[in-house]
Amino acid sequence: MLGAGAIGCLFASYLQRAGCTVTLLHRPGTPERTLRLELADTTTTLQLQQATVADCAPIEHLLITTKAYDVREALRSAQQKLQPDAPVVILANGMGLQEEAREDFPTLPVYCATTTQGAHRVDAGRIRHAGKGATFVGGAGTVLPPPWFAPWKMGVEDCHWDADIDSALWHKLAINCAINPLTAVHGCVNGELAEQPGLAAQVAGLCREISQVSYAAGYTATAQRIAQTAMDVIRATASNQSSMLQDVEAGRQTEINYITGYLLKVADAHGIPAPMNAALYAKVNSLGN
Ligand code: KPL
Repeated sequence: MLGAGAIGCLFASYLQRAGCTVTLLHRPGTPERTLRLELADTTTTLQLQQATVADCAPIEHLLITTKAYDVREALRSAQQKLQPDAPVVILANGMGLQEEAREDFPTLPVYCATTTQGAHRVDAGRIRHAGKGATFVGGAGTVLPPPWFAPWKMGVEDCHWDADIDSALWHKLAINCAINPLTAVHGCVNGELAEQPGLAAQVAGLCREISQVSYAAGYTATAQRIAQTAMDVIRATASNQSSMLQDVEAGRQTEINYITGYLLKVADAHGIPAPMNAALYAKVNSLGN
């Protein structure tokens, strides 16, 4: 696997528990790490085998859990050891990643995953599982779960093969478009988007645009539900800092190009104006990350 963030480590532990041999691929010179994983009922020590791409065995299955903007480079970095038919699963925010991977590696079977599992890093060596959620995996035109999915099904709670993963990814993208950029620009926790009337009106405006783009792109279920779903997620995650706000506060690059940037590309392709989303896109980009 590539990407040792909180979600990546959580999935590494699930897959290891299901009997997979998981190796965390890291850059040369990175110190070996032992991670303490705080699950709801137990604290376990996650002993991950670690290696550089140069030192690792041939890669038969690659899980990428980096930030969206690092996925392309991560995949390229693994190229020398990647077996020609190795399934690659990208578990990252946003959309457009599968297309980029296909541009670089047209014959590689690339799949995507999306999850509502919550996990965060408490400190350098500790990861806390913050909330249970569902995970959907699919792609590469594969309708039925392929054999490599068996340990996912076994080890990851509430994990499903999704023959229409693009709809699931779009639905998550729509929610992220309605919440993340606004919280990043206003420096507020998710809940304030419901509590402050001015911000709630902006969420409603963004959702109207997102709904129109969703209809045009054929994502009807999202189009019909996004306004209600966005508010439900805002209330359910009221005390959370969105991942984009966390990125801004940590001085990291944001994933805006793969979230609102992707929505705007789809809007443009269908000739649908999305001025509120476009304005927020420009604002987040001007935050300097
Ligand atoms: O996915 C999220 C994120 O922060 O990226 C939400 C759902 C907005 C929760 O914070």
